[in-house]
Amino acid sequence: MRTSLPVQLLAVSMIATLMSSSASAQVTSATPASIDVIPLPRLVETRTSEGFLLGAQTVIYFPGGNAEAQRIGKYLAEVIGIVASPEPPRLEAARADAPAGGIHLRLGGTSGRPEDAEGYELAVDAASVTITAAQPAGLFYGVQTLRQLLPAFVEFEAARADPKREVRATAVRIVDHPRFAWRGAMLDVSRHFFDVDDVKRYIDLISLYKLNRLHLHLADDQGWRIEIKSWPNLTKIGGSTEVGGGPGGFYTQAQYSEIVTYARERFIEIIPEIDMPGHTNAALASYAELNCDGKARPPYTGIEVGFSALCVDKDVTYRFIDDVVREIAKLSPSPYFHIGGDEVKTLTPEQYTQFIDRVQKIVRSHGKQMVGWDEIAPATLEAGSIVQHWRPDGTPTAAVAKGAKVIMSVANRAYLDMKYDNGTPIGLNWAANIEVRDSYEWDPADIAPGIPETALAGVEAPIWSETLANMRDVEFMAFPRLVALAEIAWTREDGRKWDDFRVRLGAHGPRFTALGINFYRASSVPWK
Ligand code: NGO
Repeated sequence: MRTSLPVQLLAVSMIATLMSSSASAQVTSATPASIDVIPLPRLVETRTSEGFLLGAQTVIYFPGGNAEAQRIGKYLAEVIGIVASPEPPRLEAARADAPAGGIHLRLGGTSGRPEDAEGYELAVDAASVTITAAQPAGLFYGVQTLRQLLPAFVEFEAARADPKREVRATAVRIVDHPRFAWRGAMLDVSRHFFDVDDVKRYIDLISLYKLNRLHLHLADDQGWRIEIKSWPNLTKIGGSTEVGGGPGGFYTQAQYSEIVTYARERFIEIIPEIDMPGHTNAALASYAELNCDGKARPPYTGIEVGFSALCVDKDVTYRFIDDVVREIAKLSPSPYFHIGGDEVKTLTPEQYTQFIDRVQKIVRSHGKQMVGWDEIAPATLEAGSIVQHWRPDGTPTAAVAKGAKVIMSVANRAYLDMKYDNGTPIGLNWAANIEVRDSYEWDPADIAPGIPETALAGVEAPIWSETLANMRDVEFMAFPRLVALAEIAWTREDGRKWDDFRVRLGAHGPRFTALGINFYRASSVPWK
């Protein structure tokens, strides 16, 4: 049996110190060909060593008494435990007399620097692996980086059957932290419904690339997808179909909580969105009184937008919103509640802004900060409200002037439902065809006039599901562009080069395959 502690320690020599080794220094990063980590870390030093050999006896040490760090250790054991041996690596609390070697998760350094929130340092040599972070989130991201230093087959369960395969982590030292705090993906579960297992799969896939927000678009014309106990028809009627007339579906409150917990264990915050006052046909079909004429609308299974609106002049509308926000806010640890606000074509501008102002108060009364699509910019935004910029021809400078922060999701770069090219069999193209290079070669701080870096909360990649009926479709549109967006959200612009990214991305091809991802093999990427 192999041992994880080679008797002879190989001399570890650093061949490429790219800049200062201090975590706090301004370092530029570059990536030696052998390191294919995405998102590109801040600082990478390669080492001339054969790297760390994992085996059945490898022990993962976590800081004793820290339940979160222990959970991350277990997560790592599960990720790497599927290889080399049927027996996963052992997990133990760190102790002074522990033998040398193994994988060490360490918490330390709490200077309060911004990079401490999610940063980490990872050192791999022949003798040991050490991940050090100020916070558990950093340990988790260090684990994701370590995972990418292992051969792609670790992601493939059938590899468990082959104990002869060698699992070696590349010798390296990495010092890393993200550029943006908001690194998001959005999944539209309304136009087509995606069940709890689908959402968990998406969470797993985005966590590999260090995203930390999953925005769920829970209600639109075609479907209401979350149980609201005080308004049961929303799911009974509003949740009963989807685009094309399929059976739709919804999450019970217990299932929603299950998603929230699953995401939180992967350092991902679920942001709930209930789109209003437009995009509300599913609610208008469920309750006649939400319509100005008092008549319930028929369910809608097409893909037009802009035709529906709640009756903004009726009190019942605001009682309805209050109940919905209250019930979801209780289930949702996120400080944010997304109210949509996009594409309302049937109200006057005054009716619209008054509505948003009133809803903002409701959201606040349930302890949440409002997020909305960029149409909400003219409303009286409170400090802490966030605007999600999506329309390529506009810019929400009015919101920035009021102190709101911006999530950059501009449709001709960040929308994952846009086709790659004219031959893409699914997807839309109203904003653009977006090839992988287009999704990578832009910067959130200079894509929209009047929105500098200081106004940005971060970046989010939405995927709308009008034409995406199942996870195969979602994965085909998201991969690999989601990975490009994840690097934009994490890595500083001066560290990013398409020619370097495409090579690293190509090296992730076998990893995508091992994970069973149905990805688009863009011809611009040298897939391995
Ligand atoms: C728009 C529209 C959505 C569509 C999407 C399709 C926003 C914010 N509203 O984005 O309803 O699904 O385009 O790309």
